[in-house]
Amino acid sequence: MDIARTPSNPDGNIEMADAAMQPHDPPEIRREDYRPFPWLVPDTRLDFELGLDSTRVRSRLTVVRNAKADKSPTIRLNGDGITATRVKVDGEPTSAFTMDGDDIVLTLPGDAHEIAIETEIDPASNSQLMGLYASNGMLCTQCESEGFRRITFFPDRPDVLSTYTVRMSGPKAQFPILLCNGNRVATGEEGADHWAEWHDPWPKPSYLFALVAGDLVANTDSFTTMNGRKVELNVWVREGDLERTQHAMDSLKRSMKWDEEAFGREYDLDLFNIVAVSDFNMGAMENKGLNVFNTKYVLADPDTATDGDFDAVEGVIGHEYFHNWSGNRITCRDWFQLSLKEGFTVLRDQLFSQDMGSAPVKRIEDVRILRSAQFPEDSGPLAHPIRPDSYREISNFYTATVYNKGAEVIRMMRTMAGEERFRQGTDLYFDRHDGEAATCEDFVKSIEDGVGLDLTQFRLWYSQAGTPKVTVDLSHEGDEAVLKLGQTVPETPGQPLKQPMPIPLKVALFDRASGKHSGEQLVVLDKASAEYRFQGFAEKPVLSINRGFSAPVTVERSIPREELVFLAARDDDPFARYEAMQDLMVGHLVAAVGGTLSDDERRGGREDIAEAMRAILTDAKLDDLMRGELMIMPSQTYIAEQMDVSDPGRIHTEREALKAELGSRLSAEMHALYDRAEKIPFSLEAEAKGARKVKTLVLTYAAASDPAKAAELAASQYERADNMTDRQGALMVLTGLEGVERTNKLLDFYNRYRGNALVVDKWFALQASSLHPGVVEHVKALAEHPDFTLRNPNRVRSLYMAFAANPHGFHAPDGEGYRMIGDLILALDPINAQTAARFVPPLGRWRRIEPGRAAMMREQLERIAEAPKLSRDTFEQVTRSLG
Ligand code: 0A1
Ligand code: ZN
Repeated sequence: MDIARTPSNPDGNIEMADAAMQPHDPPEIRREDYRPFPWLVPDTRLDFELGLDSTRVRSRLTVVRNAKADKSPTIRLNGDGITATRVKVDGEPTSAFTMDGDDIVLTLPGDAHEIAIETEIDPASNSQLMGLYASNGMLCTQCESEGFRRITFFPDRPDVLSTYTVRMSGPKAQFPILLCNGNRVATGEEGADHWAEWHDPWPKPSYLFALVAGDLVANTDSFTTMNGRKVELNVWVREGDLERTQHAMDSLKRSMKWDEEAFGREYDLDLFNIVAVSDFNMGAMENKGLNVFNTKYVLADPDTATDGDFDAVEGVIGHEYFHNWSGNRITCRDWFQLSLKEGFTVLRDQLFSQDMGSAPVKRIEDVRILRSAQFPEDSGPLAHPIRPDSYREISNFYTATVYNKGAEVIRMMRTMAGEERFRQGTDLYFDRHDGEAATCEDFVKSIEDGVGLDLTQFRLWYSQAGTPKVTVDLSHEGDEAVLKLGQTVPETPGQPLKQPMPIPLKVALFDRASGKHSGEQLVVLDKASAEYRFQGFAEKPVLSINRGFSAPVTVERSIPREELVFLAARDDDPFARYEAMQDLMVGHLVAAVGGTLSDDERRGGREDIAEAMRAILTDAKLDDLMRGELMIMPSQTYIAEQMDVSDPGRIHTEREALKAELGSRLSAEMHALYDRAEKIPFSLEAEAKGARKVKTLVLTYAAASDPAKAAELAASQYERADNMTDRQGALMVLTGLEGVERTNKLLDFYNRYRGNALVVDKWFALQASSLHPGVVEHVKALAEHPDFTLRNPNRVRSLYMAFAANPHGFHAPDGEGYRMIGDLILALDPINAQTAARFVPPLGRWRRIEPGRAAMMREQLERIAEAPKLSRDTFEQVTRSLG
């Protein structure tokens, strides 16, 4: 499909489309303006008469004045694109209300009332996938952050907690399964219709409401909690998908057990349902007792899912489950506090995954995600603190900063407290705030009180944006090593001046002769600069710093190359070893791109990297999962991040040249590794996963150094593959090469898996992220493929997000990549504003790109900004990006 020619309102539904559109310059909402809601809503009753294109919703809200808030004669019930067909107060029709935009403002004379409202909605035409929508013949909801107001009028804010009783009815043949939050308390039939009544005993904000109706089947199991309560567990999917649900179910049971052991948290309902839907804006949603998941994070079997997919399913299942305490039992007071639930829950899911698999490898992966997604955010026009001060559209703040940096900030508290004392802090937090809508400040205070730690200055991590830069200088005097550290927090939009923050850095000093250190120490740098002295060093030691990535900072040090080689070969901290290898490559590539290397220096740099890599390839003590991490070259984005302004073309050329050189110099070692790994049969154990990982890495090096040999090996790996990891890895390499095997295997892959949406997504993504010179034309052609649609976010992301993240295509010198993303944003915005807005940040990086390309990126942003009827989501991102 030609997205440039997509009609701007393909639904032809003026009312819905207009409702989704926001006027230019939507208001700014500020954290400091928070006021408690003047009314409490202790009880909410909802009655849904379900139909795909017409659903009637009747609500009855009990409202009483909030003694802790200013008294108001009115109550504001938020709406978004809906109209009330009937409004009653205390059983009587009323006209004592006004409309303020989409909201109803009702005048209430007394202190307690019952409000009844009726609305009628059209789920089938809801392409925004917020509120109640249709997906593959089923109905489901997404209410976070402000989707509930697209279903019925309600104080749609997270600090209004209510107990929900929900009746749902509809045609039994169409919707045999009716699910909602909490427990099912009654069911019945009326002719061809049936109904179910659900009650959730736990007061919750409207964003945690969920409903699902459809033709679904379940993988059912149970879990007995630490206090002996039996909980029924279901993973609901469409019929043909049942055999791919076992890993999700196992992950759920592991999550439940782990949360009891690691955080003392027990599940609190008799039922826990997970539903997989194929049209979903995000990964998954933690609705109370009824998690709704993108199919991508539920369905997995070895034939269709890679090892990475298996890990992602486990991580996301854990994440949503852990929200039951960090998010649901204790929710957020307002959306500025989003990191309260998200940062903490990401940390919890990271620790869970660390415990389930290889902790060091998981840590390295998490740092890589932070550096590729969050560091660029923090150094660009969209930088914001983990607790933002203002927003126009909250959906734009579900960011790597709020989630991943938020997790790092809490991880630092844990590092400073120690694991055991940190647990005392979280126990206190859960005790103190259970049942409340809390703030980030409540969390920090609980940790402070529970641990006995002064976090006064540490709170700056919540309010200051930007990745701190730590400068390091190690000198040697007599028998002392002197470590001088400095910190600066860079200027970010709206925050010109910054204060020093406490930065916990784990350090170790290695004795050169023995290759050992005498213990790791934690130094907390809380000033602009400080000096630390370490006695007992006859000779200058080698410094290993920010071990385990103890702080989310960039470290700047002028360290001799031989010290990096030393650390890359023997640092006992796996992250620090990985970091030494990365620094070795980054240092070389930045200098090479900058054109400051003499021929000799270039040769010397490559030689050192090759020797360090050789040691890694042949180190018998390394497991292959970790070996694979050490073999991964720094990404193009990460290299670019080291420069104020970068030329993507030059980085690509230098990076590929280094890869080719390593591939040819180490060809013998790499092929020996491949041959060994190839003999390990398929299993989901670490050893076999590691073998698969190194095999494909070897192929990527071979592709750069000896493409013909790589194509032969990859084609053979593809043909012999008995699992998706090997097959996708081989196809990824072939997709970047010329030749007949590329065409054959791409065709084979499509034919083999056509009809399986998640695997067809991979087929799109592989081509969009390839290093092939024709990638731009390939993506254009794929947009016309009959399987491509703008209506499914997974499909859109598989083609265009993969492309936008592929510097080789996105930064094509003629600006065609930017134009394609500009076209996409304009075509997608009226259909799915939330997803469209997520494509703006790649264009927003223009200030950090060489002037020729920067002008073309900016041009696209200006073109988008001028479009009439832009959504609030896209409008906000584009204006901030133009700055
Ligand atoms: N709370 C969810 C993320 C989420 C946010 C918004 C959504 O709306 C489309 C969906 C999901 C989580 O952290 O998993
Ligand atoms: Zn979350």
